Amino acid sequence: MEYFDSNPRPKQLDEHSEGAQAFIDQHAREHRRVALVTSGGTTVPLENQTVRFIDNFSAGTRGATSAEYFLEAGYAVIFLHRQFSLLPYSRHYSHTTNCFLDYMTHDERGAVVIDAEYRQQMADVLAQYTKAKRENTLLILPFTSVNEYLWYLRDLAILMQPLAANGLFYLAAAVSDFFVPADRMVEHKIQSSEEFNTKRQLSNGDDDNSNENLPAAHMEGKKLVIDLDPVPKFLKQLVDAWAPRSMIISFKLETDPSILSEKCQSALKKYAHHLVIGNLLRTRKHEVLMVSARSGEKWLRVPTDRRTKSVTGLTGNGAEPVPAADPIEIESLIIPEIKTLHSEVIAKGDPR
Ligand code: 9Z3
Repeated sequence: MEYFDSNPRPKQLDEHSEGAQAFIDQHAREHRRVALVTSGGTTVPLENQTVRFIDNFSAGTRGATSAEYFLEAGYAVIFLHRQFSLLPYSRHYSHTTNCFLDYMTHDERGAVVIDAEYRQQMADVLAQYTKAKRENTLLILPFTSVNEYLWYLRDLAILMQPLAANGLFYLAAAVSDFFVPADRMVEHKIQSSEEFNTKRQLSNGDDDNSNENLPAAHMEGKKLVIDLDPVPKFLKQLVDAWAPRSMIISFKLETDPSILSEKCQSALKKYAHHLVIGNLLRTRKHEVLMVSARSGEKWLRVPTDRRTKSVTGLTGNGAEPVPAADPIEIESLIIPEIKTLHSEVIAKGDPR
């Protein structure tokens, strides 16, 4: 894929790939299924020395929650996430409206203890977290930009090839469709004042500013003009070249309910992978549409009285808060469905 010849390899990728290799080897030896879960939004930097970037709403709730249910289902998980987005287990405490200190109190002797209200729930989460650490079943890797995301995805997919059908890709990250290619990226902070915005040195050192190599983001008079390229169709590459023997699940996010099913069907047809999970921005926390060649379309829904309270979204765009005494997370319905489908794929051969 030409993309990787002209966009820079992330600095920490070699070191992280080494860790991933050891993790994958361990679980291959132990015949454990390994899920690569991607999570959170990707940024699109406008400058090489990045001051400004384009981002999206994703807080990484789907990915972090799903990772926990994959672990519970016996999978080892590589959690490729947007740095500082939600993480499995710590998500219960990190991005809530409470400050983490609100979970604690002093006992009668003045020692810091967990408040009685949270003690049982925290003990349960701690037990799962400790198990994952003891068994080394959770590997956490960060990305920030869409470029880093694509490089990590490719390298990890290639490392996972020996797992064959025991490897699974669960692509919940909200990946930007547009980006600034390295050869059209300016090196320095874009100057808003006309007095300073004449010099536009590209990150490759080129600064002749002729029309054909105009920086993707630049000032025209007082206006900032941003002209983005499409992100290459990496899912096609993943399915056909990087992970041809693994199970691949992609997500499709829409805001218009009337096109969700059609868009999922079209993705399934275009990429010929195993499963597309469709979701709508407003209802994504309590309903999803599962679309596969094998089983057709199926909605999974959390009953109204069991919906979770709205979990933090960066823009507050989540479902309306619906208090539930004993809430069900939709991922607790999604992952068992996937596990069953994955078992069929492993047992009966690839149904693509
Ligand atoms: C999703 O649809 C995820 O479910 C959400 C989760 C991003 C909505 P949150 O992080 O949200 O829990 O707040 N991911 C979208 C995946 C995506 O970008 N798909 C692309 C596409 O369909 C590439 S596979 O083209």
